[in-house]
Amino acid sequence: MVEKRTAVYTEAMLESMKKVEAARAANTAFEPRRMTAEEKETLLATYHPDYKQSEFEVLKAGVNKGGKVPTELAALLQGKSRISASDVDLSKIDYDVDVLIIGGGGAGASAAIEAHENGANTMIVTKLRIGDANTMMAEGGIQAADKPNDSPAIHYLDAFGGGHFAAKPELLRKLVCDAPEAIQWLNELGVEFDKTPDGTMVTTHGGGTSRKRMHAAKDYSGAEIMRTLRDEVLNRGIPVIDFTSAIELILDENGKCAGAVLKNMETGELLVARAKTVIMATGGAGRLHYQGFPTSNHYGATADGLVLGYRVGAKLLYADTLQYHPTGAAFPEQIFGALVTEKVRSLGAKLVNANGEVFMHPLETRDVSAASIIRECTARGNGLETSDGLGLWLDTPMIELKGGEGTIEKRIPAMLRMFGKYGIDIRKEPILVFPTLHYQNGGLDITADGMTGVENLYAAGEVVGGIHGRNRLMGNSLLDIIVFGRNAGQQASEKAKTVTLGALTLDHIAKFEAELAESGVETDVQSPKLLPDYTRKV
Ligand code: MEZ
Repeated sequence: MVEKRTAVYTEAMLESMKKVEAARAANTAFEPRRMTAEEKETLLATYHPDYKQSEFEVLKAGVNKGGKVPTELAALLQGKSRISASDVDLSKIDYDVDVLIIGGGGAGASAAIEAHENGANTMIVTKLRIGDANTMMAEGGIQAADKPNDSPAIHYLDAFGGGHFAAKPELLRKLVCDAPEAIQWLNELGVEFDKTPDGTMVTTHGGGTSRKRMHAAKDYSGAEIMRTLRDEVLNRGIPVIDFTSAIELILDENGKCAGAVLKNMETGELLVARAKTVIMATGGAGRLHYQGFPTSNHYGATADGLVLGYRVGAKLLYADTLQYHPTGAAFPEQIFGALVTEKVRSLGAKLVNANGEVFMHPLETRDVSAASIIRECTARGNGLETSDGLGLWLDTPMIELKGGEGTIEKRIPAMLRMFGKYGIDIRKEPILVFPTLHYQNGGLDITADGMTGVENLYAAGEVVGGIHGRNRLMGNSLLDIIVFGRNAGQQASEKAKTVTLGALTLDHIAKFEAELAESGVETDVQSPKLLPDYTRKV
C-alpha cells in the first residue's frame, strides 16, 4: 500500500519533521484547550475567507438583488443564458415525466428512489454519469443520533451552534429527527457500515460534536453510500440520461416550473424535458475555486443549480458562505487540495506547526479550524512553504500511538493509499495540510417540503442553503442528501399527482436579460458554467 518514495521534501520540511517527531510523545498526551466564543469570533473575522470583503460582490439583478455573493458566483448568476428562447422548439417534447431530477449524486439518487417508490414516472438527467458527484468524494461519515447517550435534540444543538445559530430551524429539525431512520434505510439498502462483531454501528466524534455519532464505512463512506444508491436506481430501472446537462429551466404560462432544456454534452443537441415537478440536485461549487483555493470537489461542481434556479426567480440563502475544509492535502502537488478526512483528527491526529507545537484543539468546528490554520501559516509564520503555497502538519502517527497498531489501515485505508502512492507512510510520518474549498453552505432557499420559491421546483443536497446555517459540521452533508433527497422525492412525486401543466415558455430568459441591462450589468459570461476550464491562458 506504500510505494517507493516519489514525493521530494524540501530541507525545511525535513528539518521541521524532525521537530514534530521529537515532540510527538508529549503531543499525544497533551489535550489542547478549546477556544472561547470571543476568540473564535475574532479569529473568523480576521482569517476566514468568508470575511474577506474584497472577494465578494453585491448582486445588481435578480431576487437577491442587494445581497452579497462571491465574485466568481456573481458573474455566473448575472451571466447570459446559453440559449435564447428561439433556439428551442417547446412543442417538440423529447422527455415527458412526472418528476425530473437534475443531478446524479446522492441527493438526486435518493429523490429518484422515493419518487419511483411513490409511483411517479421519474427521470434523472446528469451532465456526467450517475455517481460523479461530491457524495462519492465524501470520506469520514454520516451523523445520526441513534445511540442511547444521544438524541436528535443534542444533535440539533451541536449543529445549530456550529452553524452560528443561522440554520432554518424547521430544516435542521427535520435533518436531525429523520437521521436515525436515514441510517436504517441505507443499512437496509446494503451500505456496509463499520460495525462491531455484535452488529453495533461504530461511531466517532467529528469537529463540534458532543457525542460520537459519526457512522462510517472506513473512509470511503460517500463512495459506499453512492454505490448503494446507484445500484438501487439502476435496479429499479429508473432512466438516467447521462452526459446531458440542464442549461435552462422551463416554466409554464403560470410561472410554475415545468421542465428543463437539456444539452447533450457530446453532440450539443438541445432536448426538451417536460415535467410536472423538477428537483434540483446539482450539488456544489468547489470547481469555481473561490479566492483561488484548491478544492476537494468533483469535476462537475460548478454551481449550475444556483444559476438555473436564480434565473427563474428562486431565492438564495447564505450564498456568501463557503466551507473550507481545514485539512486539504498541501503536499505532494499531485494531490494538492484533495480531502484529508476529518476522521484522521477524530482518531487522534493533532495539528502541529512547523516548530512541532500543537497550536489548537483538533476538533474545533471547520470554519474555526480552517481560520486557525490560515493564521498559523500566515500571520504567525509557523507554516512551511510547499510548491503550491503553505502547509502545516497533521501528525498521523499519533493515531496508532493512541489507538494501537493497525488502526490506520483498518479505519482510514483511503488515506493510507492516497499518500502511500507517493511513498509517504502516514503510519510513520506526518502529512502537510492546508484548507481546501469543500462545501457550499448556502444555496437555494427551501421550505420543509423541499420546494424553492418557484412553484414545483424542489431542491435537495448541497444546492440547498439554510439547513446548516453559516457553517456545517462533518457528516451532516451525507445526512442531508439522504434526508432531503428522500423528502424531495416524496413531496415532488405527490405534488405531481395534482399538477396540470400550462403552455411551456422560456420567456424568463429575455426578462432576466432585460433586468441585467436595466441594472447596468454588462457581461459576456455564459452560464451555467457546466465544466471548469483548466486550459492554460497564454
Ligand atoms: O461531511 C463532510 O464533509 C465529511 C464527512 C468530510 C470528511 O472530512 O471526511
